Amino acid sequence: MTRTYEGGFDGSRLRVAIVASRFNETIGNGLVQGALDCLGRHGVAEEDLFVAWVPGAFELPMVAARIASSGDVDAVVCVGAVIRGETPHFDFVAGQAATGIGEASMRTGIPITFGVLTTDDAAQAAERAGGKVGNKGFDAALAAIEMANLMTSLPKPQTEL
Ligand code: INI
Repeated sequence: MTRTYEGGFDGSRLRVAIVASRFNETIGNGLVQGALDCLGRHGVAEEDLFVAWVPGAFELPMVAARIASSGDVDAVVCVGAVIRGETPHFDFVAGQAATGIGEASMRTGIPITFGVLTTDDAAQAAERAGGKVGNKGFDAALAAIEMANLMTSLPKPQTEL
């Protein structure tokens, strides 16, 4: 018989942290609100929610890894906006955020989801932070709930990861 593993969307027994980049703060606030909205709607209790702010998206992985490794949370949601503008800085910051968040998740074994917008301009970011294209913070929080539940239902690792 085939075994299928899927994470459900009940957050009522989960402790979840949001790590948010203050750079492009208005966008960051929209993403945090979207994530909180999602977590609340799916049953995560207010006392099981944590929010930490970092200066920019480059710093998200370090703080996400610290919180994930604390044993205090079942999942971490990273949110922020990296806006291309005119500078090659974009590629370094966006690249470090994506790679670092992935590595932090693999290293800690705790789901850390990627709610970081990478857009050409501020208008595109605003559209994805509660505007007409939705809210990437909400989506990343939903993925965090699903992953946290999936990880508890999967077989336990027998070898070093
Ligand atoms: N940080 C962001 O979160 N978004 C950006 O668009 C951005 N740009 O374009 O520079 C940005 N830079 C700051 C960076 O994340 C670090 O905080 C900074 O370099 C200090 O380490």
